[in-house]
Amino acid sequence: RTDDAMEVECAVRYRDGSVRLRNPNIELMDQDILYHLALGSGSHDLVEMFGDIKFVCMGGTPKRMEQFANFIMAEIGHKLPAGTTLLDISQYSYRYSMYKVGPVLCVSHGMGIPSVGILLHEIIKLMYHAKVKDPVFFRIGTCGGVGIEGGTVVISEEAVDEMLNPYYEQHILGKKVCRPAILDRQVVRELKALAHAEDPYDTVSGKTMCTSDFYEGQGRLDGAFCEFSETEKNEYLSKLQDAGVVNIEMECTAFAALTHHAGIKAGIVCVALLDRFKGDQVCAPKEVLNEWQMRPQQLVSRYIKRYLQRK
Ligand code: R2B
Ligand code: URA
Repeated sequence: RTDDAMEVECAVRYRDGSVRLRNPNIELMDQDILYHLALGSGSHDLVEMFGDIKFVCMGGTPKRMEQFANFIMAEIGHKLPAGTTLLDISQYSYRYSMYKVGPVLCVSHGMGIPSVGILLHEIIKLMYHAKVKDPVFFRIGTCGGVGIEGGTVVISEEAVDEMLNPYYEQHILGKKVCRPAILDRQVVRELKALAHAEDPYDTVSGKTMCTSDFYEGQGRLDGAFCEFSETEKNEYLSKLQDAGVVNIEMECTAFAALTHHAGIKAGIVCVALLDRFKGDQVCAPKEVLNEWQMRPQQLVSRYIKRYLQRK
């Protein structure tokens, strides 16, 4: 596994660590329009705008990523030029939002694999056009817990699909293509080491299951449709738990597989909004949810600060 991963990494990255695309077509194009980001290699100086990026942090909602941008700005002591405020760089895409705070790019990815997949194509191309070296990608998200309390932070060790396979299956030209959903072992190790014993909540790690639906696809009893019993739901969750699954969300396999395919190191940190053995509805009050959503941000911030201090 490790040798495989190394080999893939060497094949997809240039010697200096910059991101190489596994697509010969791009360099032959006059310009590359990153449509869903409202950016382009012809219309923007992408090296000037993004060349110093070291971390790309993604999360579901535009508001959370704006809030993360403000948080990380204070954490790393980054100052904006006098008289300016944070700007949503992708504002006019009306799809994703993107904020840049020094070496940290904060982007929203929407919900589910198709949304995060489109974004990853364009962000990976952005890294290539901007000649970014050795970026690390993080997903900072929310999830359902499998036998863990709401508020628990989960570091994903592995990403598996709904059939518990550790890959991301795509359909390309009418054929099934399976790409291994691999997260960087070292990033996982470092994230685990950054969880403090004095944090007033638990941080755990394990497998994360990715689904293409929030309701029936996650065994919920409270969707518009439900054709299984509560007993069947609990049996299913127990089966997941026996397989080492600690949480369920909707992006991890695509996120792990596409970053790995591009030779980019990646990690996923989510906070559980509830224990799915105890319910299906997200009932925690807004203020509690807001506080919980800060927790993955704090862990990723510790990682970023450690890296910047080491430099
Ligand atoms: C977690 O939360 C969202 C669904 O509510 C989805 O994007 C995910 O992975
Ligand atoms: N996100 C999910 O995908 N599932 C949950 O249960 C909570 C958040």
